[in-house]
Amino acid sequence: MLSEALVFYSKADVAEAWLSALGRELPDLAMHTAIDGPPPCPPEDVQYAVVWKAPHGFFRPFVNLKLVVNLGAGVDALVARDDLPDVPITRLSDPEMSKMMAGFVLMCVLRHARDIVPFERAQREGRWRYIHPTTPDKVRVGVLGLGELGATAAHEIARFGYPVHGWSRSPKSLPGIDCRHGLETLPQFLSESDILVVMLPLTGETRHLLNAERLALLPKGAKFVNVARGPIVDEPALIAALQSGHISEASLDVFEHEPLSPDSPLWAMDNVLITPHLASIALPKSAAAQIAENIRRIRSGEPVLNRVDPGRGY
Ligand code: NDP
Ligand code: OXD
Repeated sequence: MLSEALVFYSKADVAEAWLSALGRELPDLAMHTAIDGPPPCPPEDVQYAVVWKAPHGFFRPFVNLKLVVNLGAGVDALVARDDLPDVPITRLSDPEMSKMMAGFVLMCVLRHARDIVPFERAQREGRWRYIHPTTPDKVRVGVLGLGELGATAAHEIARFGYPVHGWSRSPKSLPGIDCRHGLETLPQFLSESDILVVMLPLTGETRHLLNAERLALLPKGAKFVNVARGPIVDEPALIAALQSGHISEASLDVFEHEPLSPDSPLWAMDNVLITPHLASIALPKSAAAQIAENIRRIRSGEPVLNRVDPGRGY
């Protein structure tokens, strides 16, 4: 009889933490890592793969695979593969991950809204520089993407008194958020964003969505936050907008190519905060339960939760 095994692959996460969290949920399931080579079990036993950026061809030996779990929220790297197995793919959907992201986004928004960047500059220069604070009601924040992470962040920003408008593909109704949708509403949306926060998935439709022409629609001196994916923005156009002052400050957690090249002009800009793609992370303690729930669903023939649509790209 076929045994049942789970295989884990991620170079960005701590395998032991995931395997022990998953083991507590599913004590009867054999679990192996495949980070340093094939798992120590017959490949046909592998029915579940929990992966982040697994190498090309990774899935091929697992002929009885029934579920691929993307060990993160963004599935762009996974759905772009040409060796994707024809089985359900799920993403992480974890309120703790959303909370961690919302905290990071709020930190960026407050840093821009409360003039912390010029204060940091003045401190470096040993200068006492008073800038009269702008009250939150005067700073319009636009959040592109109202999904699990985007909607949580939008609510958190609104909770601090900032007028928040959000943008999605389909119509949405979120309390306290001015929701807009569709490409035709984007120009006005951008023109009303004193701080723009990018929280879209990277798909065929969103790649380089924020090009020079659209960045020029932001109000002069706007602040820019990207915690989603670098290629949603035309990076040279963003750099040009920062150099001209049209965009006055940016917080960038993601880049067109990661790690960011040592040659990038972004490093030398004191109005740009660079963080190495860690606004939020996959958390084994809270996310293991939903992975286990989907494995139980596969076992009992029920549809999985948080299934990704590879055609739509998210
Ligand atoms: P979701 O998939 O839950 O939501 C995506 C949102 O974007 C939805 O509101 C969707 O609209 C909207 N959207 C998608 N395509 C378009 C489009 N063409 N035009 C307008 N709106 C669009 O994503 P999450 O909120 O969970 O996460 C967002 C992204 O954050 C992830 O895809 C990932 O890339 C990134 N991320 C970054 C991390 C980091 O550490 N920097 C950590 C985790 C995630 P609709 O609601 O109509 O479907
Ligand atoms: C994710 C990420 O998509 O960490 O989960 O970027």
